[in-house]
Amino acid sequence: MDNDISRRTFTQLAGLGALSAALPGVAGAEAESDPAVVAASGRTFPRGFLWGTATASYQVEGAVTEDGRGPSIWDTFSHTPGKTVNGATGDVADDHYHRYKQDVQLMKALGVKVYRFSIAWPRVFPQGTGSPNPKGLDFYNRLVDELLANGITPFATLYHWDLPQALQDNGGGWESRNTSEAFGRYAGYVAQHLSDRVKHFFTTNEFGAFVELGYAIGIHAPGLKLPPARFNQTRHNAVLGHGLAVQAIRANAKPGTKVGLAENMTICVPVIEDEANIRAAERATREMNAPYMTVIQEGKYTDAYLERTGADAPKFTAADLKVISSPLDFTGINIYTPTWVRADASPSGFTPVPNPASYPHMASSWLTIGPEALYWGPRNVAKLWKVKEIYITENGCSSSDVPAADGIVYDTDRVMYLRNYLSQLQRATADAVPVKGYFLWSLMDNFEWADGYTNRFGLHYVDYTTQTRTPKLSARFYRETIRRNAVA
Ligand code: GBH
Repeated sequence: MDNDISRRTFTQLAGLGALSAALPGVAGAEAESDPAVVAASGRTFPRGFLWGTATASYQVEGAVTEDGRGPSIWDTFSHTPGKTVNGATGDVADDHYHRYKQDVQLMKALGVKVYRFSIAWPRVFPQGTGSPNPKGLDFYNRLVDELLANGITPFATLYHWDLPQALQDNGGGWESRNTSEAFGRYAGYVAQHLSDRVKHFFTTNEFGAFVELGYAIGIHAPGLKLPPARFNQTRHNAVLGHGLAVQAIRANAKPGTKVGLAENMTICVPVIEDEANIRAAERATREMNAPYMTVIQEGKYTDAYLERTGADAPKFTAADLKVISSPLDFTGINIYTPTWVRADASPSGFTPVPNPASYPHMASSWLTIGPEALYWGPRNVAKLWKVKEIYITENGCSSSDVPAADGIVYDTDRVMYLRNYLSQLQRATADAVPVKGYFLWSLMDNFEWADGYTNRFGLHYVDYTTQTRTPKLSARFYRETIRRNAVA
């Protein structure tokens, strides 16, 4: 009845011709048998677009003392009272270390072509440096083999925040250049042993998170609040570590191995899409990412960054800058929220616009909604730095997921979020922005860092008492999107 009424209303509004053209696009079976219908929807992705999902070692693996793994700064931090919600730790997490075969089957059912996971440095080098632990690397050998046997291409991240505790204890972790150098050695070792099967490596995940939150704000491991000069040096050591890893991978990997990084840049979006604001957002992209992405892409710190930090600016050499800006094969961007930017008459030519109090967000209060971030993020990266290969290495959202009586989580808000963001990503590919793939965060609910297990980001609901994984409505949405290669 309700449907009849709304159909009738729609007919009146749109005219009968529009209605009959629109209806087949809604019916999955007909869309499948008639490619013209999907094309007519205007939301198709380029042929061969790489659909994927992502996770990270400490957030899913558990098994923190198994097979010779050394402690990481996140073990220490999460076991320190008061640091995570409800004292949550990654001791068990999703028990992925033991259940990875089952988890690969979840990916297969989604139809993903690629999977982004991270390697736990303290499994491979329990002390961060020195002797490797072959049993630790073996887990990733098994995982990679299982993925390939199921037709899924592995993309490996070398550092998603689980720094070996020994490196923190000796020299202060990323505060020391020794850590940058140890990271290079670890990256070279992994590349040497996995690059016969893993052809894509990301060095680090999100300087903008682990350096800022870990060493300045103190809400992530190792929980420090360094004064500005030491903190800016830590930023520098982190990007230097990235560059050393790029070089070590090139030196040790099989031919054809590609290297990039996954960075949660500040995504500057013009408040209005006119010439002046679009230029302002481009300028803002360079300046607001000066300590990380900009120095990596350009091989220099911007003048404004050096002026802003003044006497607290990092100490560096020209040789450092050369290492930091070692050429990359691709750039990965993690995109969740926009930073709205407008043009102004200041020397910088831009001003970030704070969100009004009423601004909508997902379950995590920081996760403000702005689908256009998935258009302007990659577009500005391609334009500013002539990047030819871009991946969206993370995008997704938290929702206050509660299973319904039938056991399914009907996460309509996550579906809404994804549909809107993916529509903007499709717009980017239609405008020839070279985005080659998309990794949805996350395959399943997992340890959300300081938020513990309270904020769920998964396509699969995890019951942490039984470790049961159940696909949410959003998993069905994503499977359908992948099947059509178009926004479903
Ligand atoms: C990514 O970070 C991470 O790569 C991933 O591990 C994580 O699970 C996922 O996103 C979802 O969060 O506590 O208010 O100060 C995204 C960037 C940086 C967003 C830290 C949350 C903390 C905000 N994150 N930030 S707050």
